Amino acid sequence: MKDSLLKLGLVPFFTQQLADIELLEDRVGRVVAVQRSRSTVICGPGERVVELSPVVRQSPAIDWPTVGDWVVLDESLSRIEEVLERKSLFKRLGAGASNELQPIAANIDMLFIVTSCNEEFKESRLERYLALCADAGAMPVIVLTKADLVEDVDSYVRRARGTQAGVPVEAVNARDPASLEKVRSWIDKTSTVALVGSSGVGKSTILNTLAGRSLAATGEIREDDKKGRHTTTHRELHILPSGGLLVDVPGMRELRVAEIEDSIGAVFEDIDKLAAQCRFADCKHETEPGCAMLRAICEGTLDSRRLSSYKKLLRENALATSTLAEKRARARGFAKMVKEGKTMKQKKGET
Ligand SMILES: Nc1nc2c(ncn2[C@@H]2O[C@H](COP(=O)(O)OP(=O)(O)OP(=O)(O)O)[C@@H](O)[C@H]2O)c(=O)[nH]1
Ligand SMILES: [Mg+2]
Ligand SMILES: [Zn+2]
Repeated sequence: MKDSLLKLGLVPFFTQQLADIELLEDRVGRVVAVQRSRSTVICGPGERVVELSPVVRQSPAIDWPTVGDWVVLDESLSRIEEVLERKSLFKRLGAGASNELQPIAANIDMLFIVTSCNEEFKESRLERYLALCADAGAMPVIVLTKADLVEDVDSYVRRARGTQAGVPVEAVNARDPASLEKVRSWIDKTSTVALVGSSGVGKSTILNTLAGRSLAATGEIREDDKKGRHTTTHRELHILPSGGLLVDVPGMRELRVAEIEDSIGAVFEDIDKLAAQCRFADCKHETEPGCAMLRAICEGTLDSRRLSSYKKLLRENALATSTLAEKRARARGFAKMVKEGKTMKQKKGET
């Protein structure tokens, strides 16, 4: 087997899906970047920019190749013929009107959820990322950057730890290699880690410092509101010289959720447990007597901010999930109508 594929994180889960092991010689590769319908794939013979085969093009958006996917190319190594089954998938509901689930990064083992010790830090954003991470089937690590710029790093660490029981939190100066050693220790030689978080938090800086050279451009943030300028514009998978793979994901303006109710429950396990103690099974945790959550807030063991964040995510998820279900039902209805139309025409002898 090609050494280069092993460095890209090839594991039996993917080779077992191949019809013929010989395909590994040249036709199997990993998607390292995507530009619209074109993908950059690294396979045995090297790097190729390829198109999608008609079959792949006709599949739903969520099944289109994304960064991190393992794919099989056609004989001329110019098209993706098949996307291998994914081990994990970080996805979101598309921004704007598209209202479709979009794949962001596939086959990732871990998610570094990056946030910085300044105005950008928001527990509710972390909770949203954590729920999407649970849904992806990846292990989360919260990386708190710009720890070198503040006095009270501990308070940020404490707040970050409060977003999910047991979640690891590393406070770092992303520009300093020594400070990033604890982050590096999370990365196995064959594991794939996606860096996610708002623009300007230091995702590309982490990548460059871990790689020991400048693989991605970085950009200053705005001084007034500490927001980034969307320096990274496309997702890209990079191989670290010390082993392991990092996907640099541009800061996303919108991170909408759908169909992740269980994953929200996993992040807010503490709240789910409390809910079981409310007097009424259908308690909305607003004004009801015997509400265990309201009691916990009064006693100071539950933060009212966390309860609001939980309710907000659940509400948003429920709405988006039903919109998606309606859209799919309409699409199915339309497909059925087209099919019935065709059958009628065939019966009448038309084509
Ligand atoms: N002092 C300090 N500066 C940092 C740290 N991490 C990042 N920066 C700076 O923050 C700015 C933004 O960093 P980037 O790495 O470009 O941020 P990004 O998350 O990749 O942003 P997008 O590509 O826009 O999504 C740069 O000027 C970095 O040098 C840190 O830990 N400490
Ligand atoms: Mg960047
Ligand atoms: Zn209640």
